Amino acid sequence: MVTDHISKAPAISPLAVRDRTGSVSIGEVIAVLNGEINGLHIRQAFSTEVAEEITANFTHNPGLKERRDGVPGQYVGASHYRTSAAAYYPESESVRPFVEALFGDFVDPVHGLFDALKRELNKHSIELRLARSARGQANICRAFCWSGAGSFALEPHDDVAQVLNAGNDSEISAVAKNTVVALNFYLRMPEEGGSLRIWSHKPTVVDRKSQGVETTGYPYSLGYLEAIPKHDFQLKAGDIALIDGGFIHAVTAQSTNGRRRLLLNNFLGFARPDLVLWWT
Ligand SMILES: O=C(O)CCC(=O)C(=O)O
Ligand SMILES: [Fe+2]
Repeated sequence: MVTDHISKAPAISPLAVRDRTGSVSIGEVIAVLNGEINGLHIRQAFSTEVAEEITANFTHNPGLKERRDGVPGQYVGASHYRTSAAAYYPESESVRPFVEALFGDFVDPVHGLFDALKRELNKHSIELRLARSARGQANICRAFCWSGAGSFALEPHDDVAQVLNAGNDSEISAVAKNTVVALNFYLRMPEEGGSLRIWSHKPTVVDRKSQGVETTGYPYSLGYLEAIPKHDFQLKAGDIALIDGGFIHAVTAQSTNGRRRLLLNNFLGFARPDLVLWWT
């Protein structure tokens, strides 16, 4: 039978990756915001002692919850994923004490990076702030422990679909036309696996429709990704990774005995040439 259905292979987008050891350079963070670097892995960017303290504060956190939105995992904090702005900001306000409890009273890398980036952008008359609405303000981060049990601990997805679908009343939707940066701080890593895998492909709205993930960007099938080159970031506790969340990415399967992978995560990006928003 002849069919007029043409399946197009996904377009390859070149992936500029940098991998090094040492402290965070704000110039490199800005290069990711500007789309000049698409994946940046900084090894030993913060101390494993701090990582252990935050991990203990996660484990004992009274705000620890199971995800109930189809993505397996535990978390502390609020997510705008599949949530309207009307619900996201009040939820962020109500869980803020639990996010603050992750840090106790010590100096942590998330506030450190936020403050350093804010100072640097200010020099160029660019404001950095948490996203907000009349109903509240985003939190500085959330904590995730993924528990997917198949080939991936977190299935292949992109982070832009959720921003495109954040709603007209959400100021973060303006970031979707620029780079949506995902910023990850790794607190604890399993014995094996749990790498951050990124594919050389930035899906368009048409690609998402063809995969049935138009509003969520989650999950893409392995068949769809088969022919696309990929890069694995092999992470350790104390590492930071920044990626352009428009590229499809996933977390590879992790060993299930022993330590469970834990990270702090947030998103940031230009909403206007003079405004960078930060949210979760
Ligand atoms: O756990 C990771 O390394 C990536 C997390 C992620 O992609 C997300 O939260 O959207
Ligand atoms: Fe993601």
